[in-house]
Amino acid sequence: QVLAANADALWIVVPLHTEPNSRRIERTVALVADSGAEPLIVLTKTDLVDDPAEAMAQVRVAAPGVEIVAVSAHRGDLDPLRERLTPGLTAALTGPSGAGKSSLVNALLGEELLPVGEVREWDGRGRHVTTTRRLLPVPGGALLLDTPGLRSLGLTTGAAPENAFPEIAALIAQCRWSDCHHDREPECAVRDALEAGTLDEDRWAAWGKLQRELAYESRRGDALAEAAEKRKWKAIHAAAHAREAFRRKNR
Ligand SMILES: Nc1nc2c(ncn2[C@@H]2O[C@H](COP(=O)(O)OP(=O)(O)OP(=O)(O)O)[C@@H](O)[C@H]2O)c(=O)[nH]1
Ligand SMILES: [Zn+2]
Repeated sequence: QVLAANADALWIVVPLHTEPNSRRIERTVALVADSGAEPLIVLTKTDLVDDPAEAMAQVRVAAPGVEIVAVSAHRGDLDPLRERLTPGLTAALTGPSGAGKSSLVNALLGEELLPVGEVREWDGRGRHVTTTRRLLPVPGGALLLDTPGLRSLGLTTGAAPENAFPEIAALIAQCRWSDCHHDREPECAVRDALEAGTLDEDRWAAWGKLQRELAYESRRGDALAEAAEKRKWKAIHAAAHAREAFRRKNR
């Protein structure tokens, strides 16, 4: 958790051996939006495509306002990342298994430190070889954090979907009713935009899914906190009863 508090950059690694997963990208951006770690989208394996521009355009829609760089670990095209590795900076890497995180870290370190997994050609899925997180010093004084998941980084505590979906947040602010369900209400800016085709249907669906997920997590978090509180008080009562019984016995 101490490490998480210190991660000031989050590199969202998006491999170009397959079409970028927009839903995964916007989800990641939403979950870390308020974490204090600055997101950066790292398109990697650019050596596998003729022109990363198309992928870049797609990713730009999924992550408005988030900076995007294109690199290749195999080619050693890593200047956009090296430039960002200023002394004292800690960058955490996230991305699906097989994305090429370990390869990026190894290339930046200049030595083979992390095991590099294989990606199966047919589906682009890799073996899961990153099991522990490592904090690695890179030349120049920055640190890289190779991590299996955002959750273990504690980066998901500040979910702010509105940062990842600014166009939707802006529309919602324009709805006639502040408690609009964007369903059948009159003067709903969201419905209007969907009908006019100015709001992407997939983005709207992804936003809804994320909202439901966060609501569930928060209810679950509340339930867990409540259960812990109950256990605590049960223990306090048990101790009080034991003390009382002890006193009575020794009266
Ligand atoms: N063509 C190409 N392949 C790459 C590049 N970077 C990584 N790969 C390959 O992609 C596969 C997965 O790379 P890893 O670095 O192990 O991926 P990872 O994200 O660390 O995977 P996990 O450890 O499972 O999370 C390996 O076969 C790498 O050789 C690249 O820049 N270009
Ligand atoms: Zn509405």
